[in-house]
Amino acid sequence: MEQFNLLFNRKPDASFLRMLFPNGILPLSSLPFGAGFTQDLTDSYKRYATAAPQIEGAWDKDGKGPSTWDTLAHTSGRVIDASTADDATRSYDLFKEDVKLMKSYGVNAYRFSLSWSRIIPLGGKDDPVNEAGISFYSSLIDELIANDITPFVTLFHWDVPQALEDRYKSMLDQEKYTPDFVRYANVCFERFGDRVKHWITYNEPGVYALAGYAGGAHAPNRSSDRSKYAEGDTSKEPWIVGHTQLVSHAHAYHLYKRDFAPKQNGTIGITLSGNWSAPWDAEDPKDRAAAQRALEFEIAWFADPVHGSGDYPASMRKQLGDRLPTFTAEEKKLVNGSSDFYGMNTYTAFFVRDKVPEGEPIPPEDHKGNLAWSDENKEGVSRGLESDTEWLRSSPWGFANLLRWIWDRYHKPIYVTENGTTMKGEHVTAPPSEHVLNDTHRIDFYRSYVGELAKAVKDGGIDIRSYFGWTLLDNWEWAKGYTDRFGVTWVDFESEEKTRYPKRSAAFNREYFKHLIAQ
Ligand code: PNW
Repeated sequence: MEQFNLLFNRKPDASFLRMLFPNGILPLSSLPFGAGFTQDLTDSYKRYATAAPQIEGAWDKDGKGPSTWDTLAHTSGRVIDASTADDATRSYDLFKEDVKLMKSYGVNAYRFSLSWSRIIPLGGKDDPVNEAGISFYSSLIDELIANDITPFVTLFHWDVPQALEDRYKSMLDQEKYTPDFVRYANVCFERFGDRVKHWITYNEPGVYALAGYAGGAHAPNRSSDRSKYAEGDTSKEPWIVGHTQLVSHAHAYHLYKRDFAPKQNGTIGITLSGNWSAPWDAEDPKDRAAAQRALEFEIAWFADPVHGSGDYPASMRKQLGDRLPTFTAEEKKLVNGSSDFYGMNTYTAFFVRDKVPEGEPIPPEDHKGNLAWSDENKEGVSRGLESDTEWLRSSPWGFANLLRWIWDRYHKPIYVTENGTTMKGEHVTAPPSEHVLNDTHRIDFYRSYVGELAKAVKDGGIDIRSYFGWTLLDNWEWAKGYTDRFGVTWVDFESEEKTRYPKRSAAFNREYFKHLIAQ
């Protein structure tokens, strides 16, 4: 743990402060942070998020049932580096070390997800509960609380019990799936709700539906693309799977509000993914309409039913027709208003315009709203600095616009539940040098995004209650395996102990937030 001492057991020196404030040391009065930011974020700002399948490992230990992601990882050709998450960062074994690390990062809250098939190995409403799974999460929760770290718990971060996929194709069968999900939620509220006061039902239902059922690269690997996938229908299934998530989310929400909130006093909501989309040519009304449509297909797909009009956006109905499910009157009532907050995962921004010209037919497999993307707009302005991930560039300007768009459209308190980046040059063999651990691209990312967040609160009057960086540790990035490193901690995946090396961004964030709060 030498790196650890190097970075953390020393007072901020001049060079560190220069890194914090490149335009002059401690220009605190010039920083855009006011009373609102201090009050709203004092208790809830310093945190990281993770997901069970990406960090836990122990994929078949102590009674855990396989999930659809375990199946994917054990199918050849599905993960780009042919890796599995069998061990991942071994956080199942090393959770106490993770908590210690977070403590040293000045973290006061931690967002993590529960593995459904660790708690109910076969997943279904009549299937037995695995007490070893309950006791693992119970110990993690206790350890966090003992260290003054508030747990934020996500019930579903993409890992469906494989048994439910085998029984009835999971979310494709809304009627069978919903009671199974609701019973799982009930078990979690019952067993952890005395200590967990912040619940998130689903993480990014949109990415889940599109990556797993349209593109097909994610579990359960369904798509119309027969060259790669045996089953699926890109034109229909993503919309069904989206609908199932909305309705089952709403049932879990109301169950919590009715049976648990009165005595447990917690909050519950859903987290949606969404990036900013700007017109390629800001002067062209067609491009402006394309950008609005992009936001509606990506975000309002879920946010309008939950936080807004109570129905899918008109632009989606127009393109998708009756391939997009309709809400029954009862479902509409159930879904609309079913989130105490707006849970927001966001990373980047895009420039868009129409793909198929007006008047020509849009293929039924199109699931993004008929868009063509570019990295630069008509004037040649770039959407941002490149990361190590193709779709992701640093676009703090987009984050600022997106906060405004979401606030104006939905007027719900915003919890930023994920935001972060990869960077080039982190693929080295252990031990990483000081140079590699000095992750300036990531530091600049956090500096600029959190700066926009603070401006939105202070100048924009937007009610933002939290900020979670993605992510605590380099981890198993789904179908990208170990090739994408999003962590503020570098992990040696080759080592038995999955040795953790804090990157400089972890120290940066700790000090940065300390300064903001001191304001
Ligand atoms: C999120 N996009 O996924 C997930 O919640 C995390 O589990 C994941 O590790 C993280 O972001 C980084 O990828 C996303 O294309 C995947 O805009 C793709 C997008 C956004 C979020």
